[in-house]
Amino acid sequence: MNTIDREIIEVCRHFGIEGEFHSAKPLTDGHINFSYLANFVHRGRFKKYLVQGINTHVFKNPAQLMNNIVSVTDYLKEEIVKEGGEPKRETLTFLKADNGKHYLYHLGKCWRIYNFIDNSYTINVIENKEIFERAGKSFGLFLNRLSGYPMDKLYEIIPDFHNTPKRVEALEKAAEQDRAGRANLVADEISFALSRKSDASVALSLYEEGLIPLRVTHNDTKLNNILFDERTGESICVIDLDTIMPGFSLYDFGDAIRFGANTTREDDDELDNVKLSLELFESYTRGFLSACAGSLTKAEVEHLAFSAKLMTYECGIRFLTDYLDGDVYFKTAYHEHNLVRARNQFKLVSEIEKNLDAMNEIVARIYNESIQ
Ligand code: GN1
Ligand code: MG
Repeated sequence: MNTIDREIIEVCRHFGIEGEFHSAKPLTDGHINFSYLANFVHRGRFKKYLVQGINTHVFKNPAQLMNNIVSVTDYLKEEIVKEGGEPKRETLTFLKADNGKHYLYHLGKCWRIYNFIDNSYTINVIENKEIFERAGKSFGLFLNRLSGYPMDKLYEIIPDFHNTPKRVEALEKAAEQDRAGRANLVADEISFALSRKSDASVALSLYEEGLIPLRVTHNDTKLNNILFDERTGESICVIDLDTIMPGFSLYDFGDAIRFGANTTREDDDELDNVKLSLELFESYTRGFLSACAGSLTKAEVEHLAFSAKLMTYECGIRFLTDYLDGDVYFKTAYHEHNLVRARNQFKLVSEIEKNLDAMNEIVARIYNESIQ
């Protein structure tokens, strides 16, 4: 048994988990928190739990974070019950620790645990377009289910998280400060980002003009933040709820396209592989609009295609800023990882620009079909 196993067992006991420890496996999808799948045997049956070390550098106030998450998942459970669904399978259930809270500071870290949803898996690169349509439906449904949630109950966990103009400012500052001595290596990437500065404020301007509303949004709608059912292939549950905050539907739509309609991983360094799949874009749009077309404003619908560009641009800027800062935010596996990610995202921005007219036509067609 290694140190991590021992740590996990101790933490699990504080969350009231019974049975004999069997194994713990690190999960490597996320760039922020540390996650382990812990397996226990209780009364002859395997019980799986997701044990997470919260990154308190990024999530500075775990009390507010868990408050948001527990309150939203409780609300979702009620909605799912009303729809006749399975609340313990269609949303996450967080355990309480022996301190009475849904998080625990122990062994120098901040921990939380939730039930693993049995017979489920995550996907990083799409194998067939039906999968992406299901993902779109799940995130559309998430938006819809939370449309009556009292937004003022939510803490803004990371202020200005998707405030793209502020992300541009942060890039400019990072380039100026040049903490890691890397600015001269990325002059082309910096000028790519700054040449598109006027795009950064589009969503906020629409909001200020009263054309798009604030909604309860997920804000991290990567395909790997959905669980799929091993038996049926259906999407079951939206996970990674850390960044649920008031936001725009455009954030959730655009970020999902950024990740899922890229024809390769977000850190592929072979830029020729980076393309925008119109086929996948269409599938996601169909799924998303099937779940929430009726509640979107005209301006939201008209900017869905653009939002893919906006969110890809923003994410590229965030990776580049972190590269300039010396890799202090995102987990990296090697020296140039953030730079590779930034280049990949900027290539995708260019690909989206080439396809924007076609993407707008797809949205208009599917929207018209779905409101009929
Ligand atoms: C992070 O935690 P994870 O890996 O799902 C990040 C997102 C980025 C994403 C890029 C809290 O998401 O905003 O879009 O990486 N989450 C946070 O892959 O910053
Ligand atoms: Mg995640």
